[in-house]
Amino acid sequence: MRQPVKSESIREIVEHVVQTTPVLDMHTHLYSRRFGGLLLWGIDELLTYHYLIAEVLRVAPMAPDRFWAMGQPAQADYVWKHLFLERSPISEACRGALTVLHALGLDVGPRDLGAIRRHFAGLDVDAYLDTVFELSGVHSVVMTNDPFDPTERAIWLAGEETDPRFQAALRIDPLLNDWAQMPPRLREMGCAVSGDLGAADLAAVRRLLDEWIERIEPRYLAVSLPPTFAFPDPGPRGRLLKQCVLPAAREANIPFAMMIGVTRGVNPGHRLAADGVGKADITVLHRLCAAYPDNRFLVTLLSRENQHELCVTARKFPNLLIFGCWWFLNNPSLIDEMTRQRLELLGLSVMPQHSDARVLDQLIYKWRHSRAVLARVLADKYVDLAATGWQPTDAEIRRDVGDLLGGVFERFCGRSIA
Ligand code: RAT
Ligand code: ZN
Repeated sequence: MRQPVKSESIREIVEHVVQTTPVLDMHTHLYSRRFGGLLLWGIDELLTYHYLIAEVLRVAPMAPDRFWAMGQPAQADYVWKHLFLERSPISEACRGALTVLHALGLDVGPRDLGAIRRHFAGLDVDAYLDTVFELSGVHSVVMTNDPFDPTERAIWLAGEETDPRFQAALRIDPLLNDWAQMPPRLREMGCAVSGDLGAADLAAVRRLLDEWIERIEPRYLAVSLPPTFAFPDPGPRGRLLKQCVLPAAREANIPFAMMIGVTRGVNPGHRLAADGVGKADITVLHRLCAAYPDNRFLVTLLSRENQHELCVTARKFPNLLIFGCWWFLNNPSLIDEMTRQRLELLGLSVMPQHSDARVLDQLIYKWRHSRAVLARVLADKYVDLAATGWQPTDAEIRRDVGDLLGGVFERFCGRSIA
């Protein structure tokens, strides 16, 4: 008879395995070195993260135009003063910046922003990239690549990605969310559309997508969508989806990622910090998954209220993979709740988290914080199993954690796991 494993030792093993298993971060806004200034890093970027800007403009309101006119160092000073010095930095985004500094070996006790800045000023970016990947235990990240952005486009046209830690994702928000503005932008890219979205326009857009898929070899096509997203839809979004995006993803054999539930520009003056949340219509996913069984859909929903029905939907459709606790859900209490719910309803067929990091250094805190929650939730599940006599072995735990931190995504995408 096998010796029963004590629940404390299960917890220790799970904690160790979750902490040490390398992560594939399947959605970030990070860029490799060759993207120059698009790669954000360092203390002033950390302090001016848009999650913190939304928080500072609550406690120290200032006309947004004045705030933006200050320039980044002054904005960072403002955030430090109001969110870190004049009240304790207990929000998740504030705590995150401190987790980063602590992990880098900086003493945050003296609350000395000048000393922290001096530390960052002495860093070499290439070496720092290695440090951040190592400290966060991330082996690769998927970027968010926008060919409609002229700065980014020029970099892709100049050559392909050579840093294997950075994989591409083809993001097509402007195309699906703002067709009225697209014709001149598409023509600038050599895509001859009239704007009427007739057969010729649709064929031209399809060619453009194929061309960019070939150029950047994305892991998936992606879009963020409002809570009002509907399908079928006789408007431009529905036609482009049906005629261009879904066939392009299908033929390239890559998933289509839908991030649904963001209402852009609820308070436009706040710029990147301006967006809100709304509950999506889950029946849209029923229809899409059923009508397009040969497409694979990666889905994350922004509203907490959508999470249970999303799990139930994923039980019905193997071509739907749920991923991440997105944006306003990326907080320990909600990650805990959502991860438990997902594991209970879907077992190990989910990707519980992505970082959404916009600043390189954030990989450290986003993954430290998420790993802590994942380890706790998973350990509870193994302890429950052990109570039935089903003792998880070390190898089984390692296998499962490897799946949750990347393997499930790789299999869903149809690629073999490195
Ligand atoms: O989480 C964020 O940083 C948001 O601003 C968005 O970028 C969101 O994650 C998105 O991909 O649209
Ligand atoms: Zn994002």
